[in-house]
Amino acid sequence: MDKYSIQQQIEELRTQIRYHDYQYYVLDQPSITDGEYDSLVRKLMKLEDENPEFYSSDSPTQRVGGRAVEAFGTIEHSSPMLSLANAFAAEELLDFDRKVKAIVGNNVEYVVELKIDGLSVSLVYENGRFVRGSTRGDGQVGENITENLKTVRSIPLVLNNPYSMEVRGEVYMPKSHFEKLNQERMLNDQPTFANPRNAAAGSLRQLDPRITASRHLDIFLFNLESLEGQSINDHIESMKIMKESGLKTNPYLYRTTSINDVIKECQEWTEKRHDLPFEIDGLVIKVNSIAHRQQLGATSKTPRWAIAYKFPAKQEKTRIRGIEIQVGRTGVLTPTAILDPVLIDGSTVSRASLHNEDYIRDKDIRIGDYAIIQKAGDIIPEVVRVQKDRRTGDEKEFTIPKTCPVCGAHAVRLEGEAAVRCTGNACPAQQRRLIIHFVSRDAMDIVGLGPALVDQLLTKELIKDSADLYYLKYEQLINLERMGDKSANNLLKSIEESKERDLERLLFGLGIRLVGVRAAHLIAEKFKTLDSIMGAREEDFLEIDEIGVKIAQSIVEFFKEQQNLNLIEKLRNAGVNFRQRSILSSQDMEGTKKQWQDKNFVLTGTLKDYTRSQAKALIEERGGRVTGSVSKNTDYLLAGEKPGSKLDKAKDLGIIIIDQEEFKSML
Ligand code: 3BD
Repeated sequence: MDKYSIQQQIEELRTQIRYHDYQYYVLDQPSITDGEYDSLVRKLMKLEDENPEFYSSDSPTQRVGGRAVEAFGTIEHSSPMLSLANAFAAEELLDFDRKVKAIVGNNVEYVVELKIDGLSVSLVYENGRFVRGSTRGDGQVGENITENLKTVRSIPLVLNNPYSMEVRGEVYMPKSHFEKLNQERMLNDQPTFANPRNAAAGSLRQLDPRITASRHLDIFLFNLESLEGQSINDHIESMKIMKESGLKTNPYLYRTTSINDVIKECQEWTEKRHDLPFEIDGLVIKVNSIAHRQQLGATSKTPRWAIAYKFPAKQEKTRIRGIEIQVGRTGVLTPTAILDPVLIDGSTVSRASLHNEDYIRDKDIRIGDYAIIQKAGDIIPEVVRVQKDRRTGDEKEFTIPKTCPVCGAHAVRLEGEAAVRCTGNACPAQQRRLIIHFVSRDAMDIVGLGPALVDQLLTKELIKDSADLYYLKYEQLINLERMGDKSANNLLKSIEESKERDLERLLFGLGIRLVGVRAAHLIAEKFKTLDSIMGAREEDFLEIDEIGVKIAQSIVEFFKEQQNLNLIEKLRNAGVNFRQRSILSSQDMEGTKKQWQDKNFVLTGTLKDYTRSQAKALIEERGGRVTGSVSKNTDYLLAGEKPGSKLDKAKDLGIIIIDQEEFKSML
């Protein structure tokens, strides 16, 4: 066979397969058997394999998922992907109708469509070919998920018309595939997805597109964002153009001029929604005419010409059997109701959040009560109210314990806060977070000790708290994964060096709630030693201008807890420095002391001759401050190599930018 006829044969097969893909995935009307389809695909794959010069990225064989990436790139949307204002009741729809009519007059046509519960994406076609696609992201910039979207069979790689256009739609996972996927995951001891939307989002945001390809995702397009060379009069027309191009559009469009009809639709779909093969969380009401849309315009976030009607949250009655306390990673004690299992909106609910102490008291929730439980979208089920008229008198009141159920440390509720927190620095529920904080750059700055290594040390039970780091031995480290002789020695060296850090770093590193870098600095400067901080009363802290009641209380509570005192003794015995020295060094440098009084610095990129902490120390010794992000209050941006986006921002704001050499000469 000559080259020409091979190429022709390949092209013909591609066209045939595209046509059948369209019949099957978009129209759901297959016109050949699976066997016939498979044989076409196999033929094409064989020809493409043997003739790689005819490779094409939009061949139907390219949908199985290409190579995995390490991270998604970003794509800036050509026009922002706006949000939708929400309506939960008929009254809010009437309100919407009044506002629309006040601007465009009484002659308005609405289109009602299903609000698919998935995640929005943007697709760009150039001359009829799919060139890129992205997630919504923050509405301005999304992630480049082109390769993953190519695996979604209902997204055509080639359109019926050579249009250049941008379209937006909702990617979702059909209910049937969601259930299959979860069953499979259960059998394989993998965590299941809470709902089809999470499953769709998790599947689409896979770095390996082959996983996405295995997940049976689907799409419904809901907006034609731009179309080169053609003007469109209304939404219905734009949906028609998309459909004719081979795109799968939102399956239900209802057109009316009456807001009462719109409301009726909303009520009807509230019941009918369960019969659909995919999940919807409401309806979207849009003004049909593009001219009207332009007249109405948008606020900074939402168009004034559209609104989402959200279905009411599902409620069921059940009984509260008990109340448990869960301790989160930040030490918050959250009360959770244990329920007689009840089916709500398709899933079994056996626990509901009670949020906090006040919530339980305000609603007078007691163990043994019958309660109304509510579930909305992916929100954790919650107790709406209890049925007091069903009480027998045997119900028990609940109070939040005074101690942490995980570690026994005392639990406190700071003034003005709803949450009760465990104060224990050795609490297993919190240890991971606390240790990672302790070693972090602004705290003890232990170089080479990141979260992954902390996890290893914890699982191997080599440490229980941050003080244990100072008792680690070479023999223990050398047995860890990815740990060689050199890295073990380096790690021990940086741990050893960290003993000499200033008190303010240690104080910050202890992870006392509300004590940030700035508060730690001020307190360390005033009290000079950890022991005098430990001996101070609330009012002593309040003498510092920037320290308020909450911070003062939090510190005092922290040092009341025996666990924390034990930790501090362990640190002391290891030889960790408990004194603040920066005050001495700045006295040593009388002349330069106030050089940068109250000047704000931001550091970006890497400096050749200084580490970040060294540069920071030099600035602070001279009265300056180092902050994390560039703002109009920034005085200097110290830019090293590979500076990143902070440099652009500083340029935009006209902030003085200095490099290492200028910094040195200023010193
Ligand atoms: C759907 C915006 C407009 C074109 C802006 C009117 C908010 C999610 O089926 N129409 C639909 C659906 C979503 C839509 C628009 N029509 N915007 C629409 C939508 N049929 N789900 N959305 N979105 C999509 C969002 N997503 C995440 C965070 C904030 N907003």
